[in-house]
Amino acid sequence: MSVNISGTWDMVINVNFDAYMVSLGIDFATRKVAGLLKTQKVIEQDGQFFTMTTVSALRNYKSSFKIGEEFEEVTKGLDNRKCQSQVNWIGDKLVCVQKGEKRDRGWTHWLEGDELYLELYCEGKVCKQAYRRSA
Ligand code: ECB
Repeated sequence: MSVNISGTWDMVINVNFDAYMVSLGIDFATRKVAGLLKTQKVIEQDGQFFTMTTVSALRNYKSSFKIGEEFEEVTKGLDNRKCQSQVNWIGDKLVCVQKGEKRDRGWTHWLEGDELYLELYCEGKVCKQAYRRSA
């Protein structure tokens, strides 16, 4: 049995996002603007199939995948790299590994109470985010 994280979620906490962006090689000016964004996650979950859209005033990023199936992810509009990505449930955590040019890259989503958590990691840097259901 897996958890249902579908819905529209508003960012309420965003810690260490700048360091995560540095590890991805994002330039200073872009980081300063991106660091001010309060993003929304729109998650569609249909059994093993997911679509996640990260929505912001600057740009949106969309990713679709099936649990356990490697897919080519192009982080278009972010750091614009190609990754071989795979997402799995590990217990109640949804864990994505993004293999590619950057080592130790991926993210983890999980629920805790009414909040959706996200850790984004790359080359030893970890950004921690929390989201609440959109009103
Ligand atoms: C799309 C919202 C952020 C837009 C920031 C714009 C420019 C900054 C450029 C690069 C920043 C590097 C990464 C952005 C960080 C977070 C976006 C989350 C992307 C992601 O992997 O979400 C996963 C997990 O929720 C689902 O795709």
